[in-house]
Amino acid sequence: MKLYSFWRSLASFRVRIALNLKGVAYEQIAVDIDRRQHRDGAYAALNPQMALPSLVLDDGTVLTQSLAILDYLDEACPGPALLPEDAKGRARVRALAAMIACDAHPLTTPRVQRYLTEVLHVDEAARVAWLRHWAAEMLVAVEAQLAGHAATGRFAHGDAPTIADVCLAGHVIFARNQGLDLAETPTVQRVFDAAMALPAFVSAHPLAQPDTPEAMRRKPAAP
Ligand SMILES: N[C@@H](CCC(=O)N[C@@H](CS)C(=O)NCC(=O)O)C(=O)O
Repeated sequence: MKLYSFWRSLASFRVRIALNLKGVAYEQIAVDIDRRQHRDGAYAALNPQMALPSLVLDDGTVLTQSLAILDYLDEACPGPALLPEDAKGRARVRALAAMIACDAHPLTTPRVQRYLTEVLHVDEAARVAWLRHWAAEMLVAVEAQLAGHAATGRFAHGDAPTIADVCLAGHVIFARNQGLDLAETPTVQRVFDAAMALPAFVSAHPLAQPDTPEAMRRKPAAP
């Protein structure tokens, strides 16, 4: 499989984690969002949405949208399940994943930030306030879903990682990068720490990728 991804892309991070959890070997092909390579003709031909990631299967099938890719990997690949066995559990896990991947993340993508600054002429302080606002709001919303819920375990749902943890990990990294403190969301912090203790999450980390800029790179062992 070939994963078209960018080191800082949180949607790519999700897919890397899932591939690692499933033990699937993949080749990573870097598409530099900062240099707008995702808007080049070659990548647009692969994924007309011009968003990362895209996963190209060995038979040439192109999969896009991280949540759809996570579903595919869970259905098609052996290894630990990424969703609970029961329908209610699956609904809870999918809801947690959707909160982050469908509600919070789109507000912070480069295309949205570019529209804010280039079209609406939002200044730097307002751009940063925008990112922090949506990141913080989602931390609180996820905490409310996790804290005290009977199904919350070592991870977001039970004692094994699911797609909820896969999405949560990226959101926490993003929130911390915005300077947010997780003291007010201790369950999110605890679940994040449990996830980042797993090698599948550590080696998928944005700062441990082949295309991570050298100055930002860190040893994969340190979450
Ligand atoms: N909902 C999509 C999000 C895809 C997406 O927006 N990816 C970002 C990187 S995390 C991207 O490619 N952004 C390009 C842009 O905003 O121009 C998914 O989960 O795959």
